[in-house]
Amino acid sequence: MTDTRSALLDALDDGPVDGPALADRLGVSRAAVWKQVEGLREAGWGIESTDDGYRVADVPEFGGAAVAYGLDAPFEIEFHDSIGSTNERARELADEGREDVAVVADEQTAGRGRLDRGWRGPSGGIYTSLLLRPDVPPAHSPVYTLAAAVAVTRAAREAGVDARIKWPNDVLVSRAEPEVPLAAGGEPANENQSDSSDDLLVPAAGEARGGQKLCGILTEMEGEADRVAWLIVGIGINANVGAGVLPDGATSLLAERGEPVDRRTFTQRLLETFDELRSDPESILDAWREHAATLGQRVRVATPGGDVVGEAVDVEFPGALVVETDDGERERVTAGDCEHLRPI
Ligand code: BT5
Repeated sequence: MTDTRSALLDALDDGPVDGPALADRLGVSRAAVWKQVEGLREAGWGIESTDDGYRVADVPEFGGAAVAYGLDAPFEIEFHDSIGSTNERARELADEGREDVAVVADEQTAGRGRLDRGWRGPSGGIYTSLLLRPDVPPAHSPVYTLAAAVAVTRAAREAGVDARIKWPNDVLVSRAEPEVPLAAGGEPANENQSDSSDDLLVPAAGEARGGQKLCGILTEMEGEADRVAWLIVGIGINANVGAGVLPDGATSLLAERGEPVDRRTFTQRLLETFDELRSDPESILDAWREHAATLGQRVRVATPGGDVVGEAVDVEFPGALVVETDDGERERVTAGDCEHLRPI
């Protein structure tokens, strides 16, 4: 977007402004203002000419200018219709010394998950990477993943989708499950349920083990000994994409709602909530606990040092999961893949 166009939209943010006043404010001719207005209309903006001047009547559903318009958070938006990976692009911007940029894309062709896994990114999604330079030690970086999960969950709930957070980096939508799993033919699988710990190791239903995956988060960081140099929080949300183009165990806002979501509003809420939370890191854990699917669950966390199995009882700053193991120990797990288990 040109600077003049973004200045024009800023000027119209507070209500109608007439052509001469706009020309004055932007330091361009009235003809140039008119040309910009036409350009916006061609790009899908509804710009009305009223007695009081030009007025924004309709904003496109997605796009850089659309997300920036009326955004109440200090992020610059860099939008791509299609890109390999927004995290890769954010790294380039980090190398250029930038900060507080949200790289946003409609489609990702080489999206990345954790541990060299991939992330499928069909058109219709919200793929964003936030480039931050928080003045914190590198050890604090996990709390930004938690903040992003809270921000996505709140935005999803506002859009009518009952999302919950699975530690550490997934946002899931749970499906109602029968209380007693049924064997073929509809009979209860086992009337005399055993509670031996082997039985308790059966993963909960749903490929994502705890629900269908709506969003994944990949946080990357470069730091010196005592301070983060840059932090990139990459967030992939299955927004207006059909479940058929997603991997097994995934869901989308479209599939859950039965109708598309307004991606502009969703992205704005996400950025605004994230910005609020990062300015008050102490508030992040309480907000996370409020939306957590993992707490109170029996879990198995695969960590580099081996599996930790037990009940997830709490999360501690900056993001460790506290697991009470069967021998009554409280283990703090800082990283790993987490499965929700349930008795059969
Ligand atoms: C994640 O990894 O969940 C982090 C995903 C982060 C993606 C965002 S998009 C914007 C930014 N730019 C990037 O390049 N990446 C970030 P992990 O926990 O490792 O989960 C990856 C696994 O999720 C894959 O191995 C698949 O099984 C599954 N998966 C892949 N695509 C998916 C999708 N669209 N929806 C749900 N699950 C998916």
